[in-house]
Amino acid sequence: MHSDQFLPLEYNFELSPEEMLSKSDAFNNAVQHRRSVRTFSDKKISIEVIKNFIRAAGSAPSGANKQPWHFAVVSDPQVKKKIRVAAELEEKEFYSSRATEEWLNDLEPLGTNYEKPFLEIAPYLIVIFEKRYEETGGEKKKHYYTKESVGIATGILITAVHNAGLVSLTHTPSPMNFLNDILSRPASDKPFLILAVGYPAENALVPNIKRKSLDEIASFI
Ligand code: IYR
Repeated sequence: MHSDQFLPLEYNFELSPEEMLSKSDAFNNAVQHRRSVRTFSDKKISIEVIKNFIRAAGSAPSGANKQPWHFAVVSDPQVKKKIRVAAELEEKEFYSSRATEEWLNDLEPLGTNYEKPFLEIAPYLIVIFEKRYEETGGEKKKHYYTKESVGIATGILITAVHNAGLVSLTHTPSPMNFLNDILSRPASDKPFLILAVGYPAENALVPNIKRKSLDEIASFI
């Protein structure tokens, strides 16, 4: 162990039990208002805000602290169009033949189809890549639990967007390798998902669906 291997924890955020209860309640209330939104406004957002979202996402815990993520922020209309065209090609295949009957039935309440105009209308697409390994000078360095790590970072990103009064949509056309070509990412970066970020369209509608209750999602042993 070397002398600077460990530092004292800066634990300056302890709350009283009362504050703890009220803050946890307020946070839950805030996140319960988050909805996946499929219709966006093209209203601009400062890139500084987006950078803060990504800094927050980058605070996620990760396997062996490898921080195995890359966030490609797309605002160029021509690149967004390329992504939409490539995604819709895959989605057409999905809706017309790849998806099972059961899957299509499960998607019915969401009212989705192959058309993805939000990929061009939302001011930003944040394309999240899972770095399964690091490749430097022909040498492959192992990463660990990359899916878990990137999933946690994406959760923080989505929550940060909501906290700033904006909306987002996770989008995962399959397969997504076209994103490596369009965004010039190395083969070691696996597209994880596209997060469309922006203001909702005026009079945006969302599906009439419900969240499971605490009893349905938790057990206390
Ligand atoms: N990728 C398709 C289908 C789709 C799949 C799931 I699972 C969803 O929760 C929503 C959509 C699409 O984006 O339409």
